[in-house]
Amino acid sequence: MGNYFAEPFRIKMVEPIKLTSRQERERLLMEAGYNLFRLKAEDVYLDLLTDSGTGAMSDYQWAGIMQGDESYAGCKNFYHLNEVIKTIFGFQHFVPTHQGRAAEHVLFSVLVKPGDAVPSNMHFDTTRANIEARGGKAVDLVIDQAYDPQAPLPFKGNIDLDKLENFIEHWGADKIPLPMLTITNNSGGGQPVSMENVSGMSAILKRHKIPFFIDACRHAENAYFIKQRAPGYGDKTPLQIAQETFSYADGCTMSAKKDGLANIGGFLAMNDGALFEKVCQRLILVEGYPTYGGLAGRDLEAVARGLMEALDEGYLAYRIGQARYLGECLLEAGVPILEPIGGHAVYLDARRFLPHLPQSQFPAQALSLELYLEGGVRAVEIGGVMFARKDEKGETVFPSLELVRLAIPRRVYTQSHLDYVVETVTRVYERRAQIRGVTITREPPALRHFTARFAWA
Ligand code: P61
Repeated sequence: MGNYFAEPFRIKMVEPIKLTSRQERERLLMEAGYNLFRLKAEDVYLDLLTDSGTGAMSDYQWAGIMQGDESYAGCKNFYHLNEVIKTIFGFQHFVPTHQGRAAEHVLFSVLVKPGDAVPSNMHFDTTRANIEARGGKAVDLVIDQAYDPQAPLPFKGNIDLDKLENFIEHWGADKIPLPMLTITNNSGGGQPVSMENVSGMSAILKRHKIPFFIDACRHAENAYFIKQRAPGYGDKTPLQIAQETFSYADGCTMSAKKDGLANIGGFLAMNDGALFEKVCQRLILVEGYPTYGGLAGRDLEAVARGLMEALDEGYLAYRIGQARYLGECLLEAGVPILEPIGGHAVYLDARRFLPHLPQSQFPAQALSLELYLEGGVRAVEIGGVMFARKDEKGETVFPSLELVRLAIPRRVYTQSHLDYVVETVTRVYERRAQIRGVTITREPPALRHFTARFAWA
C-alpha cells in the first residue's frame, strides 16, 4: 500500500451514502440506458464522476455563505472576490459567471468568428463545444508524449511550442483570436504544464500580438506540481507560483467548482479594458449584472474564500497525495493506469485494461459500467464516447486515449473509501477477459456522453 497523507481537517458534518446490491445495480443501470450520467446520485456508493462542484466546503466558507450580500449591484462579496482575484491572478478586470463554461461562452462569443482557429494544449469538451458553436475550429497541440499513457514526463500537459509556431504560420495570426492553455490538462490525464512552457507560449503569442488566455480550473494543483517537480520552485509558495503563472497571460477562464473549492461559480478575467466592456455587455444578456454574473452574493463569498484555501500547501499535499495513493495502489495491483498520476484523478487505461475490445465497442464506457456493477463506484468515460468525431468523409475518428477517469472530489472521501475503490477496480480487472463492449443506441448531435443510451454489444 502506498503512503497516505492524512487529511488536514476533521469532519463535523456527514452525509450518509448507501451501497445497493449487485442485482439492484443491474436493474438501475438498465433503466439508465447504460449511461452513468442518467443514474440517480443516491444509487451511487462512491461518486468519482467528477471533481467539479462536488467538494466539501470548509467551515470558513460556510460562515461566508451567511454573510452573502444579496444586493443587485455592488455587493460586498464582489469586492472581496475582486481583491482575491487581483492577489492570485493579477488581472485588471473580471466578471463572475455561474460556472466555467459560461465564462468560455461569453469570452468566445465576443472573440471567436466563424472560420477562426483556437489552439490549446488540449481543449476540454465544453471549451471545444463552445468554440465549435461559434463556427471556430478547436485544435489540440499538446506534446506527442501526452498520447502515450506510459511516458514518464514531469510536465506531460505541455503544449508543443514548435507545433504552436507552425500553427500560427499556417493559419495567420489574424485568424487566431486567442489560444487556451488548460492547466492542469484534464483531457490528457490531469497532467501539469511547466512554468517554462507557460512563459515560452507567452513569448510566441506576444510576438504575434495574440492575447494569451489560460483555462485555470486546476491552477492550484498545477502550481503544486511545479513546486514539487521544477528546479528552483521548491521554496516558493503555491500562491507565488500561481502569481508567476498568470503574470505571463492576458486573461483566464475559471471554473470555481474545481480549485475554487465551491459547489458552483466561475469567472472570466482579463487585462484588456476594451474587451472587458464587450464582455460586460454580453454578460448582462446571458448571465447577469457584472457584479454578480449569475451567482448569489453568498456564492461569490464561498468562491473568494475557497480560492485562497485551495492554495494552502498542506491542503495541496493532501489533495495531490490522495490521487497518488489511489494510483499507486492500483499500480501495485497490476492495473494499467495513465502515468504519471495526475492531480485530480486517476485515469484507467481502457486500451490496456480491455485489449480484446476494439475502440468501436467503446472499451472505456464498458469499463466504467463494470465498475458501477461491481461496487457502486461511478467514474466517467473520457474516450470514444466523449471525443470521437466524424472526418470530412463522414468516417469516425477515435481519440488516441481511451480512458476511464476516477476523479476525486475535494475533501470528501477518506483513505478507506479509496481502498474500497482499489478493491472494486481490482475485482473487475481479475475478470477483464469476460467483459463485453457496448454500442450506442441513441445519441444527441453534441456532447453526446451526457444523454446517449447504450446496450451491451
Ligand atoms: C470535469 F463530464 N470539467 O472535469 P464547468 N475546463 C476544464 C474543465 O475540466 C471543465 C470546464 C472547463 C468537468 C465538469 C464536466 O462533459 C463534461 O464549471 C479543464 O463545469 O462549466 C469542467 O467548467 C468547464 C464533466 C464538464 C463532464 C463536462 O468533470
